[in-house]
Amino acid sequence: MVAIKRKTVNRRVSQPINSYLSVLDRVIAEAAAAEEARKESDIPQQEVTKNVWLTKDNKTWSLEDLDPDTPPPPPEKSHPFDPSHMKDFEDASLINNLHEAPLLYLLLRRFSEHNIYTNCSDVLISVNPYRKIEGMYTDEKIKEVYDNSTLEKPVTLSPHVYNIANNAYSVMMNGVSTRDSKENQSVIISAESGAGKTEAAKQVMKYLISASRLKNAENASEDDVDQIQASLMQSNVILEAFGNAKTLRNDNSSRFGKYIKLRYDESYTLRGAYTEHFLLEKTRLLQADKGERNYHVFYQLLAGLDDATKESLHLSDPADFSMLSCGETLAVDGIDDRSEFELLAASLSTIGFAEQETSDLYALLASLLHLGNLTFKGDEDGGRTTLASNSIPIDKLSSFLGVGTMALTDAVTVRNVRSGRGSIMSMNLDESQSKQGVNALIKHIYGNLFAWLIEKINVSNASNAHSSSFTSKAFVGILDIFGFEIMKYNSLSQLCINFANEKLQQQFNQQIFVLEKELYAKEGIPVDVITFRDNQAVIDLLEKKPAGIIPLLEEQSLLSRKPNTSQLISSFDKPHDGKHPNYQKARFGNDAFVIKHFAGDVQYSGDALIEKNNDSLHDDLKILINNSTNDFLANTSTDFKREGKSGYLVSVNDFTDHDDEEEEEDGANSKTKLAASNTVTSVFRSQLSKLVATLTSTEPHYIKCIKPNSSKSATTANDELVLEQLRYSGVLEVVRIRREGFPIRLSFKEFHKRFEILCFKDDFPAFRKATPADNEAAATFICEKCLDPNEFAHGKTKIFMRNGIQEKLLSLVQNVFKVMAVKIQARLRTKK
Ligand code: AD9
Ligand code: MG
Repeated sequence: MVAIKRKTVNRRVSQPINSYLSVLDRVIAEAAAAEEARKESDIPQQEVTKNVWLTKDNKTWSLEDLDPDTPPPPPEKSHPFDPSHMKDFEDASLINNLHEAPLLYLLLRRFSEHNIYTNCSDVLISVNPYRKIEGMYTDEKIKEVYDNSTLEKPVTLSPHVYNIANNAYSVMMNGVSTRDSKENQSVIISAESGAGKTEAAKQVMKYLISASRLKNAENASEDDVDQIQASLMQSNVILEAFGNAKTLRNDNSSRFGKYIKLRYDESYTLRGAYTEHFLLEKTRLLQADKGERNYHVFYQLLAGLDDATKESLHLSDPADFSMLSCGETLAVDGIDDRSEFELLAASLSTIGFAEQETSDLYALLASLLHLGNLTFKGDEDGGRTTLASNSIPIDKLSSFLGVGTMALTDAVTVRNVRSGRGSIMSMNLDESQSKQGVNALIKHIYGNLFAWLIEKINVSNASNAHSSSFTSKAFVGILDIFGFEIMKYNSLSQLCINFANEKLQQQFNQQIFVLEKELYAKEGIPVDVITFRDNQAVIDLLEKKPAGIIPLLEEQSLLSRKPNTSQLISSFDKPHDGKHPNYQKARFGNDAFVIKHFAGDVQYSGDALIEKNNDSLHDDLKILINNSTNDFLANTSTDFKREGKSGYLVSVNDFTDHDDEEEEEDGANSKTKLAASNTVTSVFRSQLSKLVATLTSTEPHYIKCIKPNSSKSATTANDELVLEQLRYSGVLEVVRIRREGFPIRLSFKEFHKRFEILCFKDDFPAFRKATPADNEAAATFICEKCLDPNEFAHGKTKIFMRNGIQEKLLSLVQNVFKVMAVKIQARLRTKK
């Protein structure tokens, strides 16, 4: 620190020196304050002396002392260290020379102090605390955030999920945004399983409901909002019962993606909600990994139904049903299935289920469990396969399903095949084909049931909105969707999930990039200064016809009567191996392939990919349920129409090419019969493009959740796991884009004020007297004098600087002052 005797100096020195000194005084005071702040912060002194971040074992970041005797680390393992890396920032993008090491260090340090939220520029990062944090989600906190937003000059609040929700609400109402804002908003929450997406979505919803109520309090009655709140909570209970399950990674894992639109009227009062859902995991119905369960609702049913009803439905313990016991986990610590059942029953009633409807629903769920217990015995001589075991008399099961006993047994053991000329032939199914048919039936009924329930909820949530007077003015959509997945075994689910994440990442890049681009355009800065890692190539590899992986899979799913994995994989290899940068042949075997995703390389197994993608029922089973007298079952099957003289039912999507005389005699003959829209991927693709279109039409607000460890612990953090998620989340991409661009922006006035000393000459009046034109001239002069042309950009109202450049200027300022101080002291000495 430069020591100066101020009083003596002020009296004796000439005018220019006085001016220097007043500036000097200010800088000295600022430096002293900064020093004070540094002392107060808990940065251990020895940490600051370390000058490099090292990677250990290629993955784990750690800060290590550099021993002067050891050779310096290889450049690829060392990363610039900056003392600011040790400070606690609420916005990580303010860290100098930000890269993944200090970001990781910051998040984990804050996590250990129960600060789970950190901003990273306009993205909120949330680290799952795995514990309730006192005072985190209170009504007071909501009010604080809401009240602050109504101030003329809101202050910057500490990062919180409510701030994000409030931004969405405020931008919707006021159109105040960083760019030309759209009225509809989206809060996009994505992360890996168990990271806290659904909890975050609930908090966003809670805030938005409360904000509407707080706003409403000034205007109208609160009844509507209260009603919607109750309805949303009840809907959530139903959605979680039917769509959530215990997995190894999360005891309450959502096995579907959802986008909930909260809809507002002209006065921005919440009036209704609409839920869209994606990719319910239907394979879980039939098979859960060890330690996992089927959907909660089945266990709730068995725990909560009274004995008489259970008896009438032939229900017993979960252990008696193969669908429930396959994961060898019947109960979950901390989940009380019986009380959850009571909540479910109450919610169904609130949503508008009549008593009979609820009983039918329970009977249908029971039927699925009984269907799951059916086993078959094939006939060695090629005769009819027969039932080997059942947990309910088959006539009883048929009556629950509203179908004839013969019709049911026929549909699962025989297949009627229509030839190209329209004649029908019967074909006996073998043991495994019969089981497959039943399994497909279970998945089909449950999938339709789930979709139907969501529609029912939507109707209920719309009618709560006093529909006669309500026109939806705008909405805030909340997207709670599965994050990128790399498992040991990756199959169709991972392919769909990772494809969705590529699309969302592209959307994210576009938004972040566009935001930057628009700001630069507004300031007249050439836009080619920023680039981003475009993932269009991998998206094309996955979806572009004709040679994209998904179109090829769909083609094979439709063509193959006998799916052949190696044929499928060679159809991928042929156009892409060695030709597409994002495709790679599997290192071993010919039943897998590797996609290089933005978040990492994933090896997908081709095994049963085609079967998994063929989600549709064969026609006999379709006809069976469409002829059901169980209204409930018939209502949940919507993809049929009656056709022709015979009244034969066909799928709306089916069509028969009668001109092709040579068609195989098989209902699935199927080069043309099954429409591509029946496959899992095709349905998902169309849902996804609809979602992306919706997201593009809205103003996005991002929440990236992070799972600190895999043991659901509130106190431990696994660096490697967190770092991996940071990479997948695209947060580092935001940082990189910000870094490649000009993240530090100072108005000409502010720039002049901060760096005045660097242009101290007669041409520029002192900052206090400067006009806007002087400020700009001074800023321009300083930049041109002190910086390389690629270190800054000159906008219309601001100077834009690259990361770390402000520090370069500050150190120049310090040097100037040091030199000046020495000169002044020397001059004073000579004058004495
Ligand atoms: V999955 O993809 O649906 O399997 P999510 O949705 O990301 O997953 P979820 O929100 O269900 O994870 O969170 C998992 C668990 O972490 C919750 O059941 C809570 O026990 C815990 N959690 C998550 N967020 C918070 C929080 N903000 N505060 C306290 C939390 N606990
Ligand atoms: Mg979830």
